[in-house]
Amino acid sequence: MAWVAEHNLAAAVSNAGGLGIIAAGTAPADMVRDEIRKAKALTDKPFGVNIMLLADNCDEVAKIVCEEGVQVVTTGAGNPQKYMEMWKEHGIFVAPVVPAVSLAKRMEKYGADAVIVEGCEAGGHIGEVTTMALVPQVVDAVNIPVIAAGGIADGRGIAAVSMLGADAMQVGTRFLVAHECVVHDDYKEKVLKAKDRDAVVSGRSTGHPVRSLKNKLTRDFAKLEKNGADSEAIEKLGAGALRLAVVEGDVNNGSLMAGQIAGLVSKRQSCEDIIVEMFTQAEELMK
Ligand code: TUI
Repeated sequence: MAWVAEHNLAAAVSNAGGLGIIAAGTAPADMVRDEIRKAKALTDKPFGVNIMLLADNCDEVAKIVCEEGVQVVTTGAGNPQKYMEMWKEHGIFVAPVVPAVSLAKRMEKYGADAVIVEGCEAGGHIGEVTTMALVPQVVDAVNIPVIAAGGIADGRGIAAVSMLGADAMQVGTRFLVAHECVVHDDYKEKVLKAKDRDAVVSGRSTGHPVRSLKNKLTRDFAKLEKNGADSEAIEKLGAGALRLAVVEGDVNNGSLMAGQIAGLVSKRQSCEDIIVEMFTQAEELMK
């Protein structure tokens, strides 16, 4: 959740009993360091940093998390194998996002402490398999803890992935509308109004599919892809689009990344209320 998951949201989630994550995204390395320090000032609880492996500067960010004493690292959009040894030497808990069983097994072999199994219901950059199908297959394939992600926004989701064998869960979309989340208000309104089929996938032809709420940008993507535009033209359209939505509130040309579960997200709450409500409901269901 680049731009979205900055120090305020991460610290609020950690203070509320979750494990908040700062998403480094494509931010300059100095900014990531600054975000880590600002989160430390807001919470004495552990929090993590997500490293987006398509970013040009991820070698630098991979070192910064070691220097800053970050306790947990998650990764997305690639294979973090080359950093694993360094992170383990620094005592970091490493949990890569994996969209497939094969990568989950490889990550276990290279020393991952857990894997985040993300189904294609999720928002942002996604794989091809659903949470429902992928989680039990990874649970059977590895011996490290499995964290389920994609399509989880209430206690029923927590209970469901628990039944599939997950040990923990990652939640993104519901926190987009949290009071502590800095996302522009117009983006939040789009999430609150979204219905079941509004979170669509763009960019399949580039090999980097991204799920976001339908708008002018997703229609422009669809036109380019239908006309067989090359990957460069498609990726150019996407460049900077997330920042445009999150910071400027441009809900037409910006990328409103959100998961399919946006249709279930209907109220603004504090991070604490979100976490308490989700787990109270899950505990009731799992009695
Ligand atoms: O990374 C994410 N979500 C993201 S990253 C992002 S920035 C971006 N923008 C445009 C195009 C591409 C990225 C926006 N949202 N979630 C975790 C995630 N990781 N989902 C899927 C994966 C993944 C995909 C392939 C992880 C590993 C992987 O491995 C391929 C390989 O090298 O084996």
